Amino acid sequence: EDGYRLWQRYEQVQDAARLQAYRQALNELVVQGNSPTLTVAQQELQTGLSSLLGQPLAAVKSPTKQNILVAGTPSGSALVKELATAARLKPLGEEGYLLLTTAKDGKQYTVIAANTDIGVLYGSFHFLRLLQTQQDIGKLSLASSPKIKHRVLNHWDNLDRTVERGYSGFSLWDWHRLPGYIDQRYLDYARANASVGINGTVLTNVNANALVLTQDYLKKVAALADAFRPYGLKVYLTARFSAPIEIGGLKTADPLDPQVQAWWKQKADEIYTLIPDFGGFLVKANSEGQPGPQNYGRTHADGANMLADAVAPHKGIVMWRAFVYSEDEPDDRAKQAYNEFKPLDGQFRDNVLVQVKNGAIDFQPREPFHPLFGAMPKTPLMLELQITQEYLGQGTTLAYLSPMYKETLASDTYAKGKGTTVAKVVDGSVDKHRLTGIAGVANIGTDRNWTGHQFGQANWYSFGRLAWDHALSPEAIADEWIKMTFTGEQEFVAPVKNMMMNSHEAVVNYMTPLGLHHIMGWSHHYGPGPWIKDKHRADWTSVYYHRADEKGIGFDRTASGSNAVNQYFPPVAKEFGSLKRCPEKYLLWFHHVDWDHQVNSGRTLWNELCYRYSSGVDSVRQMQKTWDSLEGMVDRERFSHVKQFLAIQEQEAAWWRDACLLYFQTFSKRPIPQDLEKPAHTLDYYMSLDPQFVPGI
Ligand code: BDP
Repeated sequence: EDGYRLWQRYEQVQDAARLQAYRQALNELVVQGNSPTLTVAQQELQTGLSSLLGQPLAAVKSPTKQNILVAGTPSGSALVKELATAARLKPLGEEGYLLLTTAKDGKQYTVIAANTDIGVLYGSFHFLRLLQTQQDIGKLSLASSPKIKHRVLNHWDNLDRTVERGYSGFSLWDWHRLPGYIDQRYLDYARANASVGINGTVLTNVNANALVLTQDYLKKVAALADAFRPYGLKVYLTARFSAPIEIGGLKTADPLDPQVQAWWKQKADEIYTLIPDFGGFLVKANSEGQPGPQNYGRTHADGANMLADAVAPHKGIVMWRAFVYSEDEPDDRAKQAYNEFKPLDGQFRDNVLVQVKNGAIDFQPREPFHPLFGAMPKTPLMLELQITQEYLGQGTTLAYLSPMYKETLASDTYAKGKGTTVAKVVDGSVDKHRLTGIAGVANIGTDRNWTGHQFGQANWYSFGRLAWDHALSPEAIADEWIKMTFTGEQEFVAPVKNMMMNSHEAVVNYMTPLGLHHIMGWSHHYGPGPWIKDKHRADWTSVYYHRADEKGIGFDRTASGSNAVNQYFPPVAKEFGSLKRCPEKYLLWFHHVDWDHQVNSGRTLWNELCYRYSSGVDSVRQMQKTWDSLEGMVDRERFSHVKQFLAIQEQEAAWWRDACLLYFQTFSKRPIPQDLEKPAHTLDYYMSLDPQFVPGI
């Protein structure tokens, strides 16, 4: 048991009463209609249910038994047309589905109905999940459709198969063997995505290579698109802005140059000839050294619109990233994306989404929501989350990220009064956008268990579930995932869920408590590096962000500082801008706070920092105890994997705590409270572990 099967293990149902009820209700499977997607749905139901029920389930073209499972669309299946009312199906759109228990002519039916074949597949996975989590299926009457249209993974995969910020092996895409060889992994990847409703994948890194847009590579991309198509998974590519120069032989990539525009149009036509349902382009431009329209004195809108025009005739979209901050800009990095993009609201074509990270800096363990959400009502904003744990301990840290995603989604922007949450901006309901999207930077690679850490699977899973329905709770998602991935036994589920639910907060506490941010090791972002300074860019150092001095610590983003708070709508700006009202979790994000300032617990800020760092370490030790107590309830291989990773995490947590407290103590000049564990080594020792740090510079 190496984790390869993810949450799709389909082990036989344990609860005897449930098993009996399932066996009784599901005597045979009827799938009418014919398409690659329906074939996949039928296979999944047949193999999944046979395994869950511990007995074979026959698939037939029309009912012969008493208790029947039927799946299909009204247009492809006469039976579904009879059983599922059109009125209930219609509002479910292109991807929604209906699960229904009903009776007709003395027969009992369990129905998976949808308007489209892909809806049937999504419904099939939902139905399987009900059995995997041992739910009652006796009186089903359940409708579901996604709240967000484009639910996309972003792979930061390079063509040489290295993965930027990837910690689970190499890239899944074996370019060398494509297009001739379709690895079973591609199909299993597509299945897993379809099971949570992910419907798009950007195959290549945002730091893009134009080579992928050449014929040879496009044929390989087309082979992947063919493999993914039955699963409803569309393929997208990153477009390197300078591609017309690099592979097109042009002298410029100026988006207003007619030759450049023609080149992209032709390139788009070529792509769509090979891949008729190609999704479109994701673009990182004029950011961290990537070329873009500003190289030619043009705006982000000019660049995005040029590409949008090229893909529009084929119904493609452009996802244009707002992750920008300039080398020469002296202003607070947190403010720059807003300053650049807000004035462009209303200037983008209808098929452009502006893709905005959850926070204004960069995927920190915790960030307040990005002020652009709600601030560009005329432009659909796509939320970008990071699933890979670049700043969150990378490959060996157990951090269940669903609560973090939810924190952003549930944040109230107040853009149109109370209740204008980020989720409602992103799902288009606030500004009536029909084009909507959400992206997650994937944590998937060639490791047997896909995600490096066994628990990394939960983050992939929960991204998909929240992308489909952002109203779901992280607890409910964890509950499902644990039951499907490990076991449904309550003595296992409850403590593991508890462990997962506290895990993100634990990491925040031992890395960046109270709103601290970007104090990781330089460039690789692994391990503590609060001492990083004097790099060629100030905003790539840690001292830029924590600003510790003898008086206190934190980045003053109020009116007396950078005034970044002012980018939020007034009720939020007031809250974040007030030392008293600012949520403590964001305190040092927005305020430079005196070491002796009293926080909510009644402690001084310094003491609170010491307690938070220590409590983070304690939480990891608690997680170890919990996991140890579950030995024997999961297979040995996965038990041991998680146990060993937790031991690494415990060491890292203590390293973070000790390094940060000793370093910040050089400013606070206050003792670490007596009752807390003392650092194991000196500050010099911890600094010497950091290869980037050269003492005395
Ligand atoms: C940062 C990463 C960098 C990415 C960049 C991005 O450190 O590797 O290229 O974001 O999102 O988080 O473009």
